[in-house]
Amino acid sequence: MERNELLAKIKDRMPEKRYIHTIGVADTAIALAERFGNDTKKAEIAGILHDSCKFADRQWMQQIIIEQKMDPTLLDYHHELWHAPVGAYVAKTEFGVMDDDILNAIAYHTTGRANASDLECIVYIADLIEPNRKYPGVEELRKAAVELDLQALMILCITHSIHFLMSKHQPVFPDSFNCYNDLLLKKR
Ligand code: DGI
Ligand code: FE
Ligand code: FE
Ligand code: FE
Repeated sequence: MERNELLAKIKDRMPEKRYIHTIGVADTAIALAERFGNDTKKAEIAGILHDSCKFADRQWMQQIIIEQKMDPTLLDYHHELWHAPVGAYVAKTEFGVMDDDILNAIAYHTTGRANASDLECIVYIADLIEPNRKYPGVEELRKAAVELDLQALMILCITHSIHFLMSKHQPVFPDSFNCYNDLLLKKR
């Protein structure tokens, strides 16, 4: 499916504000893919589809997680985490995406994970820094996105996310800590 067809289908699944965020993520992911020598088309598709389930029914997502034998510990954590792996499932079943790298970029866009691919990092970062995002520290992350290499940039982004959750005394899903540790242990 091409950009406009995907966008038209995704628009029906979310309010206007989330749709604008989605376009921001897709375009930021393309720019990051260009900068880091990744596949811009895959980045675009993952960006467009990453939040398709942001407004999906909670009980339905719970059912998909169980039926599809996704990580059951997701259900112990905040339901905000569920739209990412279920979004990957929908990308495959409803949008016909077969590429595992795209599917993983969608599945792990909220938490990150150890051994995340470059595309997974690009979508994770794009989600955090797209132009419509507003939170303290976003300008520093945007600046880093044009200065640092992908590994260093991802370290800043995952650290920011973990910091944010911990500052609000929220539980942090282990994939995020595993992502953080993996990046630091591999750092040259
Ligand atoms: O879907 P978006 O709003 O574009 O962004 P997202 O998918 O990265 O994150 C969705 C929400 O999930 C965001 O408010 C932060 C929250 N979140 C991410 N990781 C964790 C988390 N919440 C908890 N409690 N624990 C986590 O590990
Ligand atoms: Fe999301
Ligand atoms: Fe995110
Ligand atoms: Fe998002």
